[in-house]
This record gives sequence, C-alpha cells and structure tokens, in this order.
Amino acid sequence: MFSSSSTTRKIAWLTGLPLLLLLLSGCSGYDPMAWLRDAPQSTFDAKGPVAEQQLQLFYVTLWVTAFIFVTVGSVLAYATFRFRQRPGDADKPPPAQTHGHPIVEISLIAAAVLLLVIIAVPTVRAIYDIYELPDDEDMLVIDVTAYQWWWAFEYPEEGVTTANEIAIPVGRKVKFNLRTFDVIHSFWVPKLGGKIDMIPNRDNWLWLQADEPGQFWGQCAEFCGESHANMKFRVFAYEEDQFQEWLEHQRSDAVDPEEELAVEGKERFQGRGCLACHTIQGHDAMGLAGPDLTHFGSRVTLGAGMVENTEENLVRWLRDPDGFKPGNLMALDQNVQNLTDEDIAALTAYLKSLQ
Ligand code: HEC
Ligand SMILES: [Cu+2]
Repeated sequence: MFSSSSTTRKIAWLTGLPLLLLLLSGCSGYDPMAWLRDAPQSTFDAKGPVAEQQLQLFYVTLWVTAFIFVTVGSVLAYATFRFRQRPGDADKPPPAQTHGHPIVEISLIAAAVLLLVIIAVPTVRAIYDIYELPDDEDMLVIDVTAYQWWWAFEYPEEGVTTANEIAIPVGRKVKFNLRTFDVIHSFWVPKLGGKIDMIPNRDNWLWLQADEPGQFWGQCAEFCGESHANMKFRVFAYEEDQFQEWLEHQRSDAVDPEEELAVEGKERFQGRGCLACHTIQGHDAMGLAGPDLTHFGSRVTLGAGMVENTEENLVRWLRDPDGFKPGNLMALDQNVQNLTDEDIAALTAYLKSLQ
C-alpha cells in the first residue's frame, strides 16, 4: 500500500530535506543565489529599469512553470505509486475503464488558460514598455555599429567617436541605434537589459538606463563567427559631471607622444600601414576598418572587452593577432604579419601613450 509507513517516510525525507536546507540557508544569512548574481554578465543582478522589468517577467514565468512542474510531477508520482503492479496482479482482470470526465477536462483547460494569462499580461506590458521610445528630452543617443568582432560607438550630438568602451550618465535614458557592418550581431548589456539583433540593412534600436554608477559588461549575443564569444564591450555608468568630463576627453585629439620610444611608435604606426584601418584623431590616421584608437591608452580592455589592456597583452596582440583572438581580421594584413620586435616595442609604447 502507498501508506505503508516506510514508503511515506522515504517520501517525507526526499521532499523535506531540500526544503529544510532552503529554510536553514534563509536563517543563516547564507544567500544561495549570490553566485548567480555576482557573475559580471548575470541577468539576476538588474541595475536599470529595463533589466528589472525583464527579470520580474522571468520570475513570473519561472514560478508559473515551477507550479505546473510540481503539480503535474506530484500527480504523476502519486499515480505511479498508487497504481503500480503488485505481486499477483497479473492474474487479475484489468480495472474498470472510464472515458471522459467533463468537469476534470474543463477545469484543466480553465487552469491552463488562467496560467497563460498570468504570464501574458506582464509579457505584453513589458513589450510595450521596452519598445516604446520614452518621451524624454534628456535622452542620450548613441549610434552603435557592430563589426566582426568589435563595436564602433558614436555620440552624434556630442561629437564623440570611440570603440569597445562607452560611458553613459546614471539615471538618464539612453537610446542605442543599432546597425551592423557585416553579419547579424546582437546588442546585450545583461545587467542593464536587452537584447536585440543588429540585422544587415535594417535599423533597430533599444533604450536602456543605469540606476547606479558602475562598470557593466556587454556581449554580442548572436553567433557571428569565430570570435563571437570574444566580442564584448564595456559600459561605464558615471554621474553627470564625470560623464561630461569623459565626453570632453573623448572629443579631444590624441596627445602627442613625448617619450622617445613612443615618438618612434607614432612613425611606425604610419610606416607599417596601421593608419589604413585605424583612426587616431589629430595624428593623420583616418582608417575605418578597425576600432578608433584616439584614446586607446585610457581603455581598460583590449580586443573588444576580451582581456585587460596591459602592455604584456598588447605585445601578444601585435605579435600574433590571430592566435590571440581567433579570426581577427587585423591578422590578414601583410604589414601586421611582418612586424618586428622593434616595431612591436615602439608601437606598444605609442599606443599606451594615447591616453
Ligand atoms: C586590415 C586592417 C587593419 C590593419 C592594417 C591594422 N589593424 Fe588593428 N585592428 C583591426 C581590426 C579589424 C581590429 C579589431 C579586431 C577585433 O577586435 O576583432 C583591430 C584592433 C586593433 C587594436 C585593439 C583595439 C581595441 O580597442 O581593443 C589595436 C591596439 C590595433 N588594432 C593596433 C594596430 C596596429 C598597431 C596596427 C599596425 C601595425 C594595426 N592595428 C593594423 C584592423 C586593422
Ligand atoms: Cu557578433
């Protein structure tokens, strides 16, 4: 029988133990979700209204589906135990068969509809909230173009062009105009919200807002080739005055190098043809195939958010771009392939000086 005390005890343990652990963890202050939130690309740590709404929607869906899972699972488990075959059952005639039960069927349909409505209401509301451009005079506009495998950013009204790292003001809405130069990419800043695809020949946009200062990771979220996973970026949310300072600095021309090695690097940047693909504002370099390097030395990351922007990493990057970031289009260039150690030392000093 189902109610035999040993089976009951086993079931009680199986369901009770995890529940007990959960309760204990609640009392001890131990937070079992912390590891989920601490990851830099965690959506469980919403830092702006769009991400918050998307997270709440996720929870609604999670609880409704968890409820369905537990209910259906329990009924199934009960039926499996209660009506299992026992010794000697094989000789008995099968139990009486029934067909249809209008009340059960109608209630199941009604319950399913109700659960879907519970999910649908916040879903539809979120779609309207996120895809309706907020009527906000203060809104900042940033044009984003995705390339394999990096990001170009332009602030049309502020006259700023940069790559792979941007700043936004805390508490202000930001509209991102999203385009791609080549294949389909997708724009996503997990802690602020998203994501939305960047599709060739189609303009998409998205608005986001950061509620507190911080450094937020961005990531291409649509497979776009070899280095898709390495196609990241950084968003720095600053208070308004710090943000204005950042804009001012970004607008300025590149500083002229003073150190001897860096001066030589500036010459080699021209001589080795780096200027064909990179812009360095004020230094006669206006290439567009690669990231703007005007203030590259002040960036914290290298290779589109891939690694820390250290001298060591920069040397590795110039020595073997393709080994460093597989598929890297800069590696196709003859001049880049033939850089000598002297070239690399001088170029590194120059790039670092571009504060
Ligand atoms: C054929 C065009 C091309 C040439 C020539 C070229 N690059 Fe690049 N460069 C790129 C592209 C494209 C990227 C972005 C690669 C990526 O992140 O996927 C890049 C990235 C970089 C970066 C990293 C930028 C960042 O924000 O992370 C540095 C630094 C750099 N190049 C320096 C150089 C130097 C120095 C030379 C000359 C020796 C050079 N490049 C020549 C196309 C080029
Ligand atoms: Cu991509």
